[in-house]
Amino acid sequence: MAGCPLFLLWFLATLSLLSAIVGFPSYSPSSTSDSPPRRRPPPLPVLPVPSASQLSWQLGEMAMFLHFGPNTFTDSEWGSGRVDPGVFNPADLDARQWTRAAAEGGFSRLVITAKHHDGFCLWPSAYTNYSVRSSPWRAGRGIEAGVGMGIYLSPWDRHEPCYGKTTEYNEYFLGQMAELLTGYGEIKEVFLDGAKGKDSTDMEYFFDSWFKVIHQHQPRLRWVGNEAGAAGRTCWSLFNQSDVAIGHTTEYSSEGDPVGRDWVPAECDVSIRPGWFWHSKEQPKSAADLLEIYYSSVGRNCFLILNVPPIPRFSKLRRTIFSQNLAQDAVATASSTRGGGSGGDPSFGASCVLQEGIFSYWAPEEGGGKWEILLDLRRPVRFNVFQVQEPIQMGQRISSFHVDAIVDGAWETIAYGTTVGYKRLLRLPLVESQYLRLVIDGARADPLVSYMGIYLDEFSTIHHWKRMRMPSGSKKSHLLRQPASMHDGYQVAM
Ligand code: FUL
Repeated sequence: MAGCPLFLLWFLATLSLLSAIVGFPSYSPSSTSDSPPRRRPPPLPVLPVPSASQLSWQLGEMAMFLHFGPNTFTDSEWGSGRVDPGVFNPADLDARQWTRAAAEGGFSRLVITAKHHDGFCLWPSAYTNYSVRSSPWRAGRGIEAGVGMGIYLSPWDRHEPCYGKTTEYNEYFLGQMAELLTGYGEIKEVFLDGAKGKDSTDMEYFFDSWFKVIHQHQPRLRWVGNEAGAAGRTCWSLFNQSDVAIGHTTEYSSEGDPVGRDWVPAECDVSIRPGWFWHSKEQPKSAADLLEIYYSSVGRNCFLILNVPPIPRFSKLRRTIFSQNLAQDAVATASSTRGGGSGGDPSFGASCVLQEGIFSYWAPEEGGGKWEILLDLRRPVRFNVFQVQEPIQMGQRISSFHVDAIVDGAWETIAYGTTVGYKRLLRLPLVESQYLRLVIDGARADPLVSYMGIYLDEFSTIHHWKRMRMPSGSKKSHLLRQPASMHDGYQVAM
């Protein structure tokens, strides 16, 4: 310090005192420019991990579900199977318009009811006459590329005479499945449902054989067990496939299993209207309702199949909220970075969490007990949505976390979460802050974080408020005080 002017010493002392009092972020930067550290390979994945097809399925986030068939023309939901095929005559149908609407709405694929419970086939099946072959409609126009195709094939068939004869019907069903899976380009998703009327003929479905055939073409996944478009607040993609009987869903299907041996990601479905088919008297859900569904499905590590084209406003709302990460110009630092040395290996640096996608990520130094990422937003920013993502190709790791922000000069916890997985969205009371900290409280292995974002959602109506509390199992390392802006200390339930 020889020769250091006195005022500079005073300035430095004041600065360090200030940062001690106010608690300004003090992680060292994640890289140094003079001597770049030797490149470290990525950490080992934590098993199980998704297959290539599961990964691309999950990145698709949402499918549009189309219930379409004779029911559309007879104003019914569960067709009897005795309706004249002549009623099916969608003369003005333009399937290209559907695929365009799906693509514009951000849906990666379109799942159509190839056969619903009435047994009517929307393709010219060779095994029945109860199909488009017997309808006057001939002018089917092709599906445009850019959106994947999926099919819904109902096991319950109210038309087919062999329904109820075990071997015959299982062969019939698999024969139809094979026609669809091999004759119409790549089928990205097959949706079966176990619904059937109380008085219908009893029969055994050979689910094992069906699923073996289906999984030759599409990834293994699980249905969360409700038709409300909501996954569990905790939602692991880990699962023990052999512990569940096909067709039986429980809380296990909704939450998954932190020690599951298989990667079986979750999917949920919901209809935009009270029914699944179109009825002139029914009103669609509002865009705000759809946004609510988005938060509790895609925002909880779950794939969403939304039935019937969404009203355009929903897509517009999502784009308005999520098109700009308000943290994108932040300076990101972390409690440690893989690669040791001063600042760690930049390819695992904290700044990776500001690059979109899941293929670059922050990794901490191995075996450390503290996992925190700090964002200096450079200016106070108002936000009420927090997004975090894991690079699931390396396994799902995080089991609990919380988010802190500096509000009125002190760190406050503004949200808690359990699992993250592909994507976790948490809605918060409105916060204005320059500093934000993600603290990972529990993980199956050293956690990896691929993305952090903050957004302002001015559209959601926050219906449920809940007293803020530490989830059991969290480290109690933070003083809980409620920021003034938090509605009397209540936090939105997510
Ligand atoms: C249910 C069916 O009964 C409905 O009609 C609809 O297809 C829905 C997706 O699955 O179980």
